[in-house]
Parts: sequence; C-alpha cells; structure tokens
Amino acid sequence: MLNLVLFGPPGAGKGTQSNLLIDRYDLVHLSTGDILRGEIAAGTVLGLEAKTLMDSGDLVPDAVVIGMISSKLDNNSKANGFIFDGFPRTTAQAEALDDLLNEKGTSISAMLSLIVADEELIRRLLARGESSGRADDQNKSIIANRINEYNNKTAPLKDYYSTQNKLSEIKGNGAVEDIASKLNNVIDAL
Ligand code: B4P
Repeated sequence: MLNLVLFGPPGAGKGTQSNLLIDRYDLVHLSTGDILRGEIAAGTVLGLEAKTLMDSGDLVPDAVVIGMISSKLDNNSKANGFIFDGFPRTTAQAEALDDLLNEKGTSISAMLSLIVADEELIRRLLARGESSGRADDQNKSIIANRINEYNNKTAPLKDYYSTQNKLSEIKGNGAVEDIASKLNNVIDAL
C-alpha cells in the first residue's frame, strides 16, 4: 500500500495537490478538514461542536478526528492506499494513525511536507476567503491563529516522521503543476 501524509501549514496546497495525487496513484483522499466541513453542512452534533473551533482557527479535539479517520479506514478496506490531508496535526494523532495502520498490517510510506512562506499563505487564504465563504479564511487574525496552531502543535510532527526516515520537504511556491511534478518525483523514488 502507498500511504502518504501530505503536510504543511494552512494554505500550503495540501488539498490542491491531493486532488492531483489521488488520480495519478489511485489513492483514497482523507481530508479531515473536508470531513469536518461535511459534518457541519449536515448539521450533526459533531459538526456543531467542531464549527466554533474551526471558525476561530483552533484545532478540533484529537479524539474526534482520530475516530473519524478510524471509521474511514474501515470503510475503505480494499483501497490501494491513502492520502492523509490535514491529518495528523498533533503527536497524539500521529501515534494513533501508526496504531490504526499497524492493525491493518500497513504503515505510512512517506510524509510530503510543503514549505511556503507565511506572507504567501496569508495571501492565498484571504484570496480563497473571497469565494469560499469559509469563516476561517476571512480575516488576518484568524489566519494568524491557524498558522500559530500549526507552528505550536503540528510542525513538530516533522521530527516524528524524520526519525522514521520518512520526511521529504518540497517547496510549495510556484505553479501547481510544477509542485505536483516535484511530489511525483519523490513518490516515484519510494
Ligand atoms: P483544513 O481543511 O485542513 O484546511 P487548510 O489547512 O486551510 O488547508 P487546505 O487544504 O484547505 O488549503 P490548501 O492548502 O490546499 O483545516 C481547516 C480546519 O479544520 C483547521 O483549522 C481545524 O480547525 C480543523 N481540522 C482539520 N483537520 C484537523 C485535525 N487533524 N485535527 C484537528 N483539527 C483539524 O489551499 C489553500 C489555497 O491556496 C487555495 O485557494 C488554493 O487554490 C491555493 N493554492 C494552492 N496551491 C497554490 C499555488 N501553488 N499557488 C497559488 N495558490 C495556491
């Protein structure tokens, strides 16, 4: 199985690149952000709980997202592999993911980490906010909180995967196709 963690700060291009990778490598795309926004749109209890946190740029509790990923893995038992987009975001999530994959006799193949400067992240997210309607894309202070959450809780996961020799860092600025081509080169060499 090919199991990829697509990693990076908010606005780094994780969702954008995932959409290209799933077609090329025939993988199942698991975006915790998309799943949570689906719960909000459906008006579930989980969605209602998550909405306030997401709208202010805070992370949703680990137990919630780990439970979501666990059931998605069970529902896709015949998959060739997965792209984890926006997950894991904390050490507890990374450890839980290792355990879940281990139970299925597989593991993470690589973490692909997109590097983009903060000014470019802010520019992209504000631009998306003009059309997405997402509350967390609407103003600089919420975006700053998301970047802060990433730096404090999520960026340390690079060390987690680096000690397992699974970390590749890729520059995430420039044309979408050029970044996709760099990602493909890393994956094809695995
Ligand atoms: P996510 O949905 O994961 O949102 P994101 O970090 O903003 O990344 P996204 O994938 O949407 O954006 P992308 O970089 O592709 O998370 C939202 C919230 O959900 C979190 O704040 C948190 O509250 C909650 N959450 C999700 N997962 C969680 C977890 N595991 N644990 C706890 N909480 C969790 O693209 C951004 C923009 O850049 C787009 O407009 C795109 O078109 C543009 N873009 C992409 N590539 C570009 C390029 N090369 N050049 C120019 N623009 C580009």
